[in-house]
Amino acid sequence: MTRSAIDASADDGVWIVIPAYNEARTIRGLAQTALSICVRVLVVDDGSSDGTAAQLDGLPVTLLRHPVNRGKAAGLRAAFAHALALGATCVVTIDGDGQHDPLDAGKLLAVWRQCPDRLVIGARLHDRARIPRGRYFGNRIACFWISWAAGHAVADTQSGFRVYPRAVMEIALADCASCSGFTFESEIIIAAAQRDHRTLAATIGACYPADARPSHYRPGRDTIKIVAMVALRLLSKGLSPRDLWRSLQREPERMPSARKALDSHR
Ligand SMILES: Nc1nc2c(ncn2[C@@H]2O[C@H](COP(=O)(O)OP(=O)(O)OP(=O)(O)O)[C@@H](O)[C@H]2O)c(=O)[nH]1
Ligand SMILES: [Mg+2]
Repeated sequence: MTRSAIDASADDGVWIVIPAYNEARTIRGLAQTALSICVRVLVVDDGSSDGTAAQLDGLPVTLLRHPVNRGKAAGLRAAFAHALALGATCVVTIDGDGQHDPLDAGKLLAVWRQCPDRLVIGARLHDRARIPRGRYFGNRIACFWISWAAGHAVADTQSGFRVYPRAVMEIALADCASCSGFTFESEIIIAAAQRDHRTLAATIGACYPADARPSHYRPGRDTIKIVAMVALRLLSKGLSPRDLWRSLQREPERMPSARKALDSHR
């Protein structure tokens, strides 16, 4: 894929954002691939102690550094504020651990270009054979609850590979200002849907390499925080059986012509 596949014009305001906490092993290769398809690449080094920032020496990326670790939510909020201030039309977020292929950004952006108000999520759960069992079921359970709270079926609520349109970033900064860590990516789905920015899925492959570093996601603590956030959101709207019905009634929305749209960019 060439740069033109994702960044048809250097003025289209697309940014790639990579939140990174101790990703020295993967960040340079990832940033180089991201730069090959997009002129604006921003890395948030969130108090890493493994030399993550030094790995980016000499690369034309924007680097935001937090002196101490503040969590993924704070990293993404800082990146959104920076990109918005510089006129971003949307931000593509890609995890820094190598589980996402930056070249798939073209696929997500093709969907976003057709529906620029939607939060586009790179959905992996169709790829069940490549997802560890515990993760798969954890993700499915998260999908049930978060879809209910969001009032529509969401294909993959825990995927960090997304396109955030400008309006959704503004909602994230205004309505998810206090949420922390991994809760942010669940809460923004709900907050955005409440303001008519529903999710749309773009299918991507799942990648869980055997030699991956240990996850920063703490299954006990982080899951409890997400459950508490969803429970509060549901209780605040009286559980909303209508939203439960809506979330169960239909399959998650996908953009069937994404492939066609991407091909037309080539
Ligand atoms: N800014 C920031 N980023 C973080 C933090 N913790 C994790 N990340 C980044 O968030 C992304 C996802 O973190 P992972 O630990 O891979 O969590 P995950 O992908 O949800 O879970 P796995 O499927 O186990 O990999 C990676 O790019 C991390 O570097 C943090 O404290 N601050
Ligand atoms: Mg990961």
